[in-house]
Amino acid sequence: MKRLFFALWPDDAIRRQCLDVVNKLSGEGLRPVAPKNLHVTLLFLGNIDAEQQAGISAAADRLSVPPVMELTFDRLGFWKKPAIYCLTARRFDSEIAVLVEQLAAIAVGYGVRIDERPFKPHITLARKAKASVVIEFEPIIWRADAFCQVESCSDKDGVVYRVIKRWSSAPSGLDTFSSN
Ligand code: 3AM
Repeated sequence: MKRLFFALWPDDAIRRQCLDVVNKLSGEGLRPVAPKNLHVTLLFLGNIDAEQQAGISAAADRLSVPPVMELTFDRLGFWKKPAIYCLTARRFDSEIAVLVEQLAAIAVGYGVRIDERPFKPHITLARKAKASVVIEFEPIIWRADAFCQVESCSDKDGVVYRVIKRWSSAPSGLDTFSSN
């Protein structure tokens, strides 16, 4: 079994802009997300067996990836229940919500129980947040042209996310990093 999710994965420029916001955050016990782990979750799958993974990936191969999926992250959220600070996007291309719906339909078809809450694009910046804060930052405009399947692994330093497959709108179509 692997713990998997679909996500948008940042390039270095977006990661740097997110880090600039992370560096403005502080608070007792606050745990900033490791820079290499920053992402937008599209759909959390949870623990998936090899057969489900193969079926879901093959079905995702047949989706068309929009050439540009733009999101404007312009607000810092404090989400009390998960105790996180996250960047939220009030504006995002409707194609992203369509993609999330398509991925959810595929996952359900393979027996995955998905989160029924409406999709709210966010980038978790820090965990163990205790109170809302007001900070100033330049909106981050993220133009994604691909989505990824990511494995959540634990090591001695905590959670590590590993991109295992990437679906791109580029003419070459999908690029597989590794299949294990
Ligand atoms: O994008 P973020 O960091 O908010 O919180 C987990 C993380 O989200 C979320 O999936 C992302 C990668 O781990 N997650 C973990 N367990 C979940 C669950 N049971 C979950 N999302 C929904 N349901």
